[in-house]
Amino acid sequence: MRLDDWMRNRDRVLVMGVLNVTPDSFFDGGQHMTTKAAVNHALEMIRDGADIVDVGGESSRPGAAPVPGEVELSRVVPVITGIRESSDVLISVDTTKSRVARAALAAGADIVNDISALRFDPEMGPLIAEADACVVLMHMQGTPRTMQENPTYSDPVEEIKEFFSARMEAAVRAGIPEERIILDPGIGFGKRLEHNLAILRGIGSFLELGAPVLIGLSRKSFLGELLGLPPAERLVGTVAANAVAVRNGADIIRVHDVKEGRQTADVARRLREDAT
Ligand code: 9MG
Repeated sequence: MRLDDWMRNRDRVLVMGVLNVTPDSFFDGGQHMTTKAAVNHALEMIRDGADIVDVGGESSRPGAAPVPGEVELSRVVPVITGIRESSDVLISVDTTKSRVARAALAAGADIVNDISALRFDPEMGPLIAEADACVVLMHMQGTPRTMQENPTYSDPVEEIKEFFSARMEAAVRAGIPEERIILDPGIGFGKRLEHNLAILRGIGSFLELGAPVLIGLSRKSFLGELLGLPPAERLVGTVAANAVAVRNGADIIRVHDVKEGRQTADVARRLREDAT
């Protein structure tokens, strides 16, 4: 699938499979630490229906320790190279560092998934523009280390929408065309349960800005709060919440469980079409 065509038509909901190459990531930390295991997992996700594989070498879970660029790079680049050797699937690199993004794009990545929305590294925007890549601009209140300490909003949907407008302007100033921007309200990144629920109800408001909306809620802690279950038992909750997110307008869902995510996306998208 060509990303440019999809960005114009958005004729299906994309499934982004999570590939963490970190020893300490949320939910699947350490499972895919060798290059071979990570590439094999990516190929399995592709067989299960992933449109995008999101490769990350630094955990963003609350309180996670920062990783030096050199280490992050040495984790993600061989995996991206390995996936590219056997697939033309879309690849995103989950990083806030331009140094890592540059090497990942050179190895064949198509998208930079920047949870800082270009705020942590001033070279990130110009780099993405120069490479003609797409960018995910994600909202986060605070930093991964501090974000869950005391998240506060008077109107989360309005405030996140204002953040998106400002970050889209910054991206365009850096040379990234609007047609290459994806927005993500950052479920769980500096948000309490009620903020996450308001965001999922308010996806339509973000769509008014014209860009596709990505939602990443797979097995996250708000589901644990609702269900009283650990991450390993949150698959049903994930499917239910993703179905509602797609019904409410999400264009891309980011998931650990691709087979289930694919079915959720296709059924909920069809229900959305029939309702409009
Ligand atoms: C890296 N990462 C973890 N959670 C995420 C989410 O919800 N969205 C995006 N874009 N990246 C995420």
